[in-house]
Amino acid sequence: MTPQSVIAHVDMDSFYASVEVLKNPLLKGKPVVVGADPKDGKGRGVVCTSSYEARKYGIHSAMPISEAYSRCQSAIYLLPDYPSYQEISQKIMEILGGYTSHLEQVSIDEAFLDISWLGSLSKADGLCREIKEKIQRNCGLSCSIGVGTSKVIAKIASDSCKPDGLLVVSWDEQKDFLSSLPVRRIPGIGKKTDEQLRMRGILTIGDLSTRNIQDLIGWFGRMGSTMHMLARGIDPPAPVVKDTCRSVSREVTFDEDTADMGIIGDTFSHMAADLDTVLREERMSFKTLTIKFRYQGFSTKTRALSFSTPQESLDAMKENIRRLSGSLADGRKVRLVGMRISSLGSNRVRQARLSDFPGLCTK
Ligand code: TTP
Ligand code: MG
Repeated sequence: MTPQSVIAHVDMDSFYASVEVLKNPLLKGKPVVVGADPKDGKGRGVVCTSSYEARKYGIHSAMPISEAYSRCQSAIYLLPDYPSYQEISQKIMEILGGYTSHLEQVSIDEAFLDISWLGSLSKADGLCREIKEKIQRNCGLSCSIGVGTSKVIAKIASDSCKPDGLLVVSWDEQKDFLSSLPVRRIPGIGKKTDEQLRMRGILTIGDLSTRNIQDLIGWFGRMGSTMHMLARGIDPPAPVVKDTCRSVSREVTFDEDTADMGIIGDTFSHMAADLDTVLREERMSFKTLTIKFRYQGFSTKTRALSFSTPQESLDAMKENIRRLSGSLADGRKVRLVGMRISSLGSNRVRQARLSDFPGLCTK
C-alpha cells in the first residue's frame, strides 16, 4: 500500500428505515423499526434496522423483534419492502459509479470507491461533499462517507461519523485515529474474537497493532496476521478465494413451529422469487445455494449445493430446493427456514473490484 491510495467508503444511514420514511414522509422524526411483525410483543424474528430515533431506545439490527417492542411499543413497525430497497440501492450505485471505475459494492447500502485519481487525500473532502449532495438530491437519502489510505480505515471512518457525516483520515492522523478505538471496530472482529483478545489484555486497536505478530499467529492462525495488518490500517493482500463471504440471504420465522412440508415448500418458493428479483436487479450470479432449517429448541442445520458455473436464477432450482429441504426434514417441527446464495459474481462490466478483506465480511 502506498500513501497515495485514496479510498472512500460510502454507507447509507439507517438504510431500510430511511427508505420507508421516503415512501411515507409522515414517519420523519419518528422511531421506525423495519423487521418482523412484533404482534403485540409475541412476534418472532428480528429487527432488520431502525431509524436513529428508535436507536435511542436501544433498538438495533438483529435484536429479537419482541425485545424491540418491549423497549418501544409506540415505534412504527414495518415489514421489509425489498424491491424498493433494491431499486434505490441501484440508483445509489449508479451515482457512485460515476466517480470511479473502481467501485466495489459490498452490500445493499455500502460501497468502496477507489478515488486515488484525485492524487491526494486532501482533495477528498470536496469530492465526497459533492457525492453526498448528489445522493441527497437524487435519492432523498443521507449517507456517511469515510476516507483513508485503505479500505479498513475508510470503513472505520464512515462508521465513526454516522449519521450524515464525512470523515477524511489523513496519512499523518491514521495511527492516532485507530489507536484508542476498541478492537471490535475492525470489520470482521466479532463478539467471540473480541472476548479472546480481551482475555489477553488486548482491548484497543492500538493494543492489537503493537502486539507481537507471532503471538497473534499462535493464538489465531492466519487470521492473527490479518488482524495485525488491519489494526495498522493496512488492507491484507488480495484474497486467495474471492467472493466467498459475499452472499444474499432471506429468512422466515414461522408464527408457529411447523413440520408441514407444504407450508415450508411455499415459504422457500417465496424466498426464491425474492432472491431472483435481487439477482435480476443487481445483475448478479451465484455458485452456491444453501438451505437452512432451525428446529424447535434452536438447533440449526444447513445443506448446500455448489455449481461449477455461475447461475443467474433460482427459477430452475425448484427440484434442488425441494431435495435439499427434504433432506433436512426429519419430522421435527421447524421454527425458521432460510435460503442463501453465495459465491456471487457481478454481471456488471464496469464494476472492477477492489480486493475483499480475506475472510472478513462487512455485513
Ligand atoms: P447497515 O448499513 O449495517 O445498517 P443501516 O444502514 O440500517 O444503519 P447505519 O446507519 O448504521 O449504516 O445495513 C444496511 C441494511 O441492511 C439495513 O438498513 C437493513 C439490512 N440489515 C439487515 O437486514 N440485518 C442486519 O443484521 C443488518 C446489520 C442490516
Ligand atoms: Mg448503512
